[in-house]
Amino acid sequence: MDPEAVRKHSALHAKPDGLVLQYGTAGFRTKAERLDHVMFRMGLLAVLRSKQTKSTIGVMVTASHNPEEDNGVKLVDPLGEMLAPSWEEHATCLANAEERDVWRVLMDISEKAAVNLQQEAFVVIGRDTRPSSERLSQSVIDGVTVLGGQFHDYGLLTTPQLHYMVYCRNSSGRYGEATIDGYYQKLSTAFVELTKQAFCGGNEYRSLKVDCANGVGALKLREMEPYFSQGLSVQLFNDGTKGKLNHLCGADFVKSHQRPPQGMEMKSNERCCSFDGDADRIVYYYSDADGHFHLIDGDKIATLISSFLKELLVEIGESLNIGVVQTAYANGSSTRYLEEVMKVPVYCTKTGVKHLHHKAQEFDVGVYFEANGHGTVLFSKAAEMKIKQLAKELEDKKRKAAQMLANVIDLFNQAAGDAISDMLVIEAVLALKGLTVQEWDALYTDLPNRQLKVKVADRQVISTTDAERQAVTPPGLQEAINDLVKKYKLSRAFVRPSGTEDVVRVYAEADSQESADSLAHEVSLAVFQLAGGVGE
Ligand code: 16G
Ligand code: MG
Repeated sequence: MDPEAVRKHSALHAKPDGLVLQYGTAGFRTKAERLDHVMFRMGLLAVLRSKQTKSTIGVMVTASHNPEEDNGVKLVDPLGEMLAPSWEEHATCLANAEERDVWRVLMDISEKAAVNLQQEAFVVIGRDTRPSSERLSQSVIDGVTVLGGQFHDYGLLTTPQLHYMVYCRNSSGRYGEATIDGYYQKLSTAFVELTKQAFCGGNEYRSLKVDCANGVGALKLREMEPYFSQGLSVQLFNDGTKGKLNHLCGADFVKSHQRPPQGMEMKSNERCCSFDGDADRIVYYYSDADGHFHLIDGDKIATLISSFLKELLVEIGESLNIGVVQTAYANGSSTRYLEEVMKVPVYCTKTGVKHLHHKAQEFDVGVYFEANGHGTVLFSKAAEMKIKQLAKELEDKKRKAAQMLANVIDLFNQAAGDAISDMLVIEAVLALKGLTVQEWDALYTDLPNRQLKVKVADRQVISTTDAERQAVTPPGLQEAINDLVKKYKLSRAFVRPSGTEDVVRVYAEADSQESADSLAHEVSLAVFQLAGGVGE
């Protein structure tokens, strides 16, 4: 570690004057042209984190569902998890340091976090298909090498694939092989095993239309298809050959506009799904015979999967506990269905995968999904061992259930929510249960809802509690919301400062679309008046 070399290289990745960025919900995110210094510095930081944990650390260059001109970066911790909160602070500090202070901040972090600087470091890097991503990942590599770290550049990967690689490398191959082929093999083998049961019953050949948001998911799904094609055929749309990344397509567009992506040829009653730009989100949908669009979001995905898992757990007769984790955005109907019909305990956390992931780890089987389609199922190590043991020991029906659960464990990317894993699990569950997309959708009816954003001078004047469902400040805001909510039936509303954009988000649901729209509008006005609204 040579301070002069760091200074010299850092100057080649100079920070624009006055630019202040925050390590947000999912890393740094802004216009790509402002990120060169952040990338270099995250390369530096990844080396320190690797030394401290004596493990491989991941760096992913992506801005997910955001416009093509944006970019972003996040670090992946040893078990494939999001960066620990104390290191998010170090990341923010380092990203905002003035040029002359970079070395000092590095030494500060090393001291605070008790990093042994003599330790070796290894960093793996992945990136999405944005035009800026290749150059920015080179800046990460520059940061890694100038601090003496070793690295492996995987090039194009989905975000969950990078999480998988990190996890594999730190569990010395027990979780899987840290190659793209290893990923395809692991998931596909489990999928084909699992669906065998469905197809021996003469189930029809399955096919699915996938909108890939013109992102990296298209490349990876196309590469992967031959591995699982005996169980499922996928037809890709928005595969990046023509359209712009995330433009009028992808999971975020479909969820927030509640309409089909451009470029998708939908026939009535056909099962379709959308990934986001880095393939860590998925939503399903179809259009009925009358041309009405039906969205099947993360809440309904969680419901389908947890009911399937619960049945298998009952079948094997072991007392493994299952819990479902949602956020305040979960549709009220989904929560009611899970608690009252399915009788599974439901928990609510703050928005952001890391919060849900953390809570889900408390259960033997923790199902977590955000309504926007981020999610997975986590099995505790103990539950995994037990289930895999039972799959060998039990007899007949019980054994079959345990084997199916074992396949599900291998099929879910336990390191992170993964659109490809989720898609394969959903397809397997639908095939095994013999459910059509309409029958799945009919499990419960979503309450009409509306999301709006409000611009305010400083969104941090809004603080929340109770998993973001109650506003603590500014004074009077929660009382105003309570009064508005009382005017409608089956209604609920909350506001929270966005973790990724400079806006306040408003959510409302009620018994009709008109009511949800008008409640959302009224709550927005209250935010505008009480929290320092700006502009229109
Ligand atoms: C990020 C989060 C996502 C969350 C969203 C909320 C990850 C990987 N992604 O995209 O989980 O739903 O932010 O955005 O954690 P908001 O704070 O702007 O509403
Ligand atoms: Mg994403």
